[in-house]
Amino acid sequence: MESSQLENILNVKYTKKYDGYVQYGTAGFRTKADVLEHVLYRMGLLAVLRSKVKNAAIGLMITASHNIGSDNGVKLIDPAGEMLEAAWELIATNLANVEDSDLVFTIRQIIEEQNINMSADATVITGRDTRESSPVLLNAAIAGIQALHGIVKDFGIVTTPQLHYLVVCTNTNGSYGEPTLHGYYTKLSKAFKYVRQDKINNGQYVAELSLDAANGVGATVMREFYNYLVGTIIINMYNDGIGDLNHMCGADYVKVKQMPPVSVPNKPKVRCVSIDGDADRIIYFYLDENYEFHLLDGDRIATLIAAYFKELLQESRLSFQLGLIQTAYANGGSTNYISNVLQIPVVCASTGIKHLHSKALEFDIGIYFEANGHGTVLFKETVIQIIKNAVINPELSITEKTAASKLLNIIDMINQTVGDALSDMLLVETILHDKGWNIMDWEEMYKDLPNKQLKVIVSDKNLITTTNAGRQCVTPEGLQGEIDKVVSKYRNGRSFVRPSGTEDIVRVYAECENSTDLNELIVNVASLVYKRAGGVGPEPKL
Ligand code: G16
Repeated sequence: MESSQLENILNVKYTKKYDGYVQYGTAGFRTKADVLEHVLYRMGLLAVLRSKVKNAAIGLMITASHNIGSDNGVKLIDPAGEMLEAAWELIATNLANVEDSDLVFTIRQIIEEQNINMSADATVITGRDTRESSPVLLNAAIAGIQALHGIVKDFGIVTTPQLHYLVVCTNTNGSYGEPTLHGYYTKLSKAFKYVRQDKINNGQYVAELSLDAANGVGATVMREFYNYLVGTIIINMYNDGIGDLNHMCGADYVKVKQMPPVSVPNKPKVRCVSIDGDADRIIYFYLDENYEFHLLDGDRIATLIAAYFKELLQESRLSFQLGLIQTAYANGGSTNYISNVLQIPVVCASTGIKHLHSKALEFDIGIYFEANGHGTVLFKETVIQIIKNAVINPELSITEKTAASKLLNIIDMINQTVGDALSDMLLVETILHDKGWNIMDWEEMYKDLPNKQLKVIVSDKNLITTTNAGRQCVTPEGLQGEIDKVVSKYRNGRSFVRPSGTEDIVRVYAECENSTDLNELIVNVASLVYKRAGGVGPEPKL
């Protein structure tokens, strides 16, 4: 198609019917589902242009992940499975907001500025979660893709990480894995079974867990995946699709509220897992003998993985540079443990997978996790090759080779394309199984500082701007100074505020040594935000 023949992209069905401003945020566009149709159509157009620029397949995922069921969203996935490049997020925001009368002009402008060869092929790989609004939005996206003559490869209902996997497999001609869902299940389950096979005594480990699937796509996918895991682990699934999506369940609910989800039986000492609405986040939890709730979040998962990898590297006598990437939400207890006990370098990145992923790429083995349970591990190609050589090196001892071979299989179990709740669950289960640990043993690695999160509704969340990986507030002027003053009153106190990129709220985080002080600390900070940034509704109170 020539750029001069663009008039037919004007589609009366997908004209702009919403006047509000929409923004490509932390994880794409995310808002009320009923205002998104034109945005999806336009993202279909944009995905084709991106595919032509990159000369590779692009992913388009329809989901609003942890948000309530009436929200929806869309994110574009770049060829190597990464989130859309930042410069194109701005292009996407502009395209989503222009008036219909400027649509052709804007598309032509993108073609010219990006020097796009319109006769090049374009492929867009699409997928969606289980939200009621997703099929209609998918149709809009497909209409956009086809208007610019792109090829659509639709995989229907998939988790976000599965779509990232499919994009990477397609673009690597299958060298990362077979570009099908069967390929995904087979690759992960085969590696999982291999690492578990020889262990006879599993100590305190029990191969059975409870899974809270947030009533989302994770339930649909887990039913299929379970067929590939038969004989390895018993997974008792709850919140498996009947109730409302993410309502009083799912990883975000459990992490933020620090309480168990509905429907999962209250049985002490049972290892429980919560995933979120598109199965890219995971957290563990359990109830102790007094029915007290214990959370093992993304920080705990990251430290478990880091400590295990350190051991495997020592056993195999391989030496690589390990690094761990967290965000400001990481508990101070975990950061101290990683730097002082594990002695692994820690980097703090801004919230949002794209920031963590790019920092993790700087290490030989980069482990990244947000405290909310979104994360994975990245291995440099050269590292994988060295491990492969070690496995077949006749000069290495049995112990060294066994450790290297475990590492190699673990690499296959990990979805390196993005944080993946199901792959992460297999990895945690592998480590606990290998160490013979129950969930209490795992929790004993270090102590968390008491911590809490609150959401404050304000008239315009963008009045709050931050710097230093979201840890310091720049505007409203003076707010940071006031927060610092409050925090200074509490031993080991830390608190920060930032506008959410996925919800219309400001997030407030606080931690301090004494749990009885925590509520006072966070409410005081939340109340400063309320007063200085135009709080809406009731003021946060003790
Ligand atoms: C998304 C992002 C995560 C981020 C979370 C919350 O998760 O992928 O990286 O931590 O939103 O972001 P914010 O604090 O900006 O609202 P998900 O699981 O909702 O896609």
